Amino acid sequence: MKKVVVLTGAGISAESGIKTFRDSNGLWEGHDVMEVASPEGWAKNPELVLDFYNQRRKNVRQSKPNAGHLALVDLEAKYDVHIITQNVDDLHERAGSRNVMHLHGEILQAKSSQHEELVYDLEEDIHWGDKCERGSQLRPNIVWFGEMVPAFEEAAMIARNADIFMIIGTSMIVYPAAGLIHYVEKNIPVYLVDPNTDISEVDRSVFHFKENATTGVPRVVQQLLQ
Ligand code: BV8
Repeated sequence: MKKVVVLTGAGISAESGIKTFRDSNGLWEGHDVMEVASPEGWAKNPELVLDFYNQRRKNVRQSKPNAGHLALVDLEAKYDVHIITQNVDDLHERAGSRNVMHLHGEILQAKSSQHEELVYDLEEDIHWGDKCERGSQLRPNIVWFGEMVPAFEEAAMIARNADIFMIIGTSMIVYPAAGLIHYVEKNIPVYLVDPNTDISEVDRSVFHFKENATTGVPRVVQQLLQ
């Protein structure tokens, strides 16, 4: 089976009611990124950070996968699909995708603030004073700005072996995630579904579907399944 590698960002979850980051009225409009999504912010005011993620977690739980997520599941009928997402929601999994890698963590999980290998699925919110089994404070299992992206090497290997590469709903601003496209062989077709982003500075031909995920992704999938 040919391997389709899909890099997704906040835009694929926008029509499920989950805010993006940098669109107008985006998440970062209400917050200073470094206050709520960085180790410095965590050190300065951990309860503000916990509340920021508790609010977003509620929103994720109330959201449902959309036609964009579901079309990627249809692709699995004919291709070996690998989803590399920058998103921290679980909409790809709930849509039925079986191969999902979260570069920036998962909002429905907590991890120990001192023993990063201790990760827990979350039923509730995280509050100050909630501890891991070794007595350290729990934090969201999220990669903050200025923190390493542990899965990146593996993601780059997957991108290098893509037969088809898709980019859906990302402003391609955040690194190293945005740099994944440079690991894709030059002769590999790239499909971009995003109403705004253009990656013209990347010197390769890209099939750009300048539209929302719920219409653009099914169109690309239909083409690939024909
Ligand atoms: C690292 C978790 C190094 C948080 C995220 C200065 C200071 C500190 C760091 C840096 C700096 N300058 C550069 C850096 C590096 C930094 C970075 O890239 N910053 C950017 C802002 C310049 N990167 C890092 O810090 C990374 N780590 O570099 O570590 C290191 C090395 C050695 C040792 C130690 C450290 C870590 C980056 C991870 C940060 N965490 N998320 C959280 O979620 O709360 S990143 C955050 O941005 C989200 O994960 C998000 O996914 C990601 C990218 O955003 P997008 O998904 O693209 O969303 P965005 O809103 O931007 O765009 C939405 C798109 O959707 C648009 O294109 C829009 O057109 C489209 N759209 C809208 N509606 C729709 C749609 N598309 C389709 N359909 C629709 N309906």
